[in-house]
Amino acid sequence: MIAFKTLYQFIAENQADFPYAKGDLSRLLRDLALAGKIISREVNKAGITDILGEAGSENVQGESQKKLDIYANEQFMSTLLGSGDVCVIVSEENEEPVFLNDERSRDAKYIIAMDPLDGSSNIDVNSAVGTIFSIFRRQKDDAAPTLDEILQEGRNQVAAGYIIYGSSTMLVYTTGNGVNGFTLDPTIGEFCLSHPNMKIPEDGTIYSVNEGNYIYFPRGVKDYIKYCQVYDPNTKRPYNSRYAGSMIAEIHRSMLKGGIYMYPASWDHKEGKIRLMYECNPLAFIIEQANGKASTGKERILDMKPTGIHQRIPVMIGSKNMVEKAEELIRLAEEKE
Ligand code: P6P
Repeated sequence: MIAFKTLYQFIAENQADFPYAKGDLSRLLRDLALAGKIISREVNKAGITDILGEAGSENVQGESQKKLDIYANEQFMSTLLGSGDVCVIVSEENEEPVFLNDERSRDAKYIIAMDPLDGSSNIDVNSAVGTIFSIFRRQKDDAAPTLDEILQEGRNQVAAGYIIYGSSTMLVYTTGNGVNGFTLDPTIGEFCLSHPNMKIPEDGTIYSVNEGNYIYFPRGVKDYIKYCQVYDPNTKRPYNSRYAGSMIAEIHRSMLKGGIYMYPASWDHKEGKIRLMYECNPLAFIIEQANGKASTGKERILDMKPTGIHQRIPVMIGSKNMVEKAEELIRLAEEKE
């Protein structure tokens, strides 16, 4: 039986996990959680309000924006602007970093990278979508933050999390001392501790990849997908294939049941599709803190120095033994080439 504890009570009891300054993380997570509650309300009634469907505009990636994409971005921007703790926001929905120059934010120490609403193409079909956020601390105390302070390696993150808007709304985060999950209780409007000390199973039997791109994948990735499909009762293969079209849904399922999510380079995404700063880095931080693994298939994601705020990379993330098997087959295939 898990003792009743709200997100704020949990943070207050674990302030030592976040030594930068008492209260900073509480305020930041409170603001992110508040925006998450507001978005949860809209996502759960998207079918009955005018917020459903296409916004008729495109984001920096050239992808059509759903009204909820824009709404979610605006919610996070406004709550974080008001916090006074954030100096820069990088968002999937904004081409350039947003520098918060108002009086309250001028001496702020934190840089946030976020995907306000990942998997938004699922909104109209009532499937899970999510918010992903990554928190860095400024490395200098002088004037305005520089691009180099923004493009930090993922291993420098001081906190990261996701909010999944599914059959329930959950907030899952880490500050580098394990991973904890909180479920929104709408009757009291609070995120309550429901999944303490989350650990991803070292092995899994679910692989998640868009197999429509199979013929374009590198040889080693094809070899791993075939490995997943071969009959071998000793390793519980063939595995099950699951693909929701929403990375957050795949990652959250893997956290609870084990599994691997892959988005390799393919025909229309030569560098991969998933963004390093506000999708791969925060989820890699969480997965590694839960004893999982996150790589491009060749290198550890958290060691990568971003070349740009919207950089895309190939990603393999999930149960440690599954990712390591995929990396092994990719290595063997390259040695043969
Ligand atoms: P595809 C959503 O747009 C996303 O970034 C991930 O959440 C998801 O796993 C992937 O793209 C889906 O992409 O090309 O398979 O439709």
